[in-house]
Amino acid sequence: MKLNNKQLKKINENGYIILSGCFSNKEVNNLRKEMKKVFKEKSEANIIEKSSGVVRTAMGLHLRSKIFNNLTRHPKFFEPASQIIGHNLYIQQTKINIKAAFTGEVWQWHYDFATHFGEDGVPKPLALNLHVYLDDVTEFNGPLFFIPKSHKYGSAPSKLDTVTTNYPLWVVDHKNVKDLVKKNGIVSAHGKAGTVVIFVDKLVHGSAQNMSPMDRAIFSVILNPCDNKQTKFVRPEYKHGRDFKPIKASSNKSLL
Ligand SMILES: O=C(O)CCC(=O)C(=O)O
Repeated sequence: MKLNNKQLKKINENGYIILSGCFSNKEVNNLRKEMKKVFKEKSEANIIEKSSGVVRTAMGLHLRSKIFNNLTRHPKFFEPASQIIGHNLYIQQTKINIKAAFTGEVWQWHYDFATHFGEDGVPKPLALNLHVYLDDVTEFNGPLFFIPKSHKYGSAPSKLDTVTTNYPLWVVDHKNVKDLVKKNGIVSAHGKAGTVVIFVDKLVHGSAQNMSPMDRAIFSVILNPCDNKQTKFVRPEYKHGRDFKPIKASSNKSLL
């Protein structure tokens, strides 16, 4: 799946792109079946919500499941990523963030590079976060909010939040968020199951609680150029991959 010049320009200008209808219902159903299995596993890579105790994030999925390994290297992720950040890419992180109906908790305003730099010593903000929606994501079930163009304003100061949820995150303070939103507003990234979303390492984003009766599951892979790999090795492999060999694309049919 190659992006055209207009799409590449959009990512460069706004810091993200939303591409509907990328994966079929059959592919999404196969992924959802596997998701149910990995969520049941007793694993430290399954991080639970603070209040409800249900799984919030299942990490290291390319290490735990063949179909998620194939998805991570799928041409619909690999080709656009290669166009944007080059062909020599390693798998920095894979996960599913699920926001369970009624209880799914917030992701505070943040940009990924603050964590990649602060926790892992990644030198430059080059990594890309690529998502595929495993449920319909609507305005009601906790979609991601992006601040368009926020990657263009240098690195907003961030501090480590270990209190709000069970997932420690380097978050941007409210004054900075207010200034950025004043300039460029907020976009809610909704779409049907099978939608792909790609966003850059310094784009400020977050998401609110899911108080709707619908679950919201999103698969995410972060790909990073091999020559921009981590320099600190504190976080476990399920949070930052340790195989720095360039990945090869899987087959277009590998999810069927
Ligand atoms: O799943 C969400 O709502 C937020 C995910 C996120 O912020 C991320 O993947 O960096």
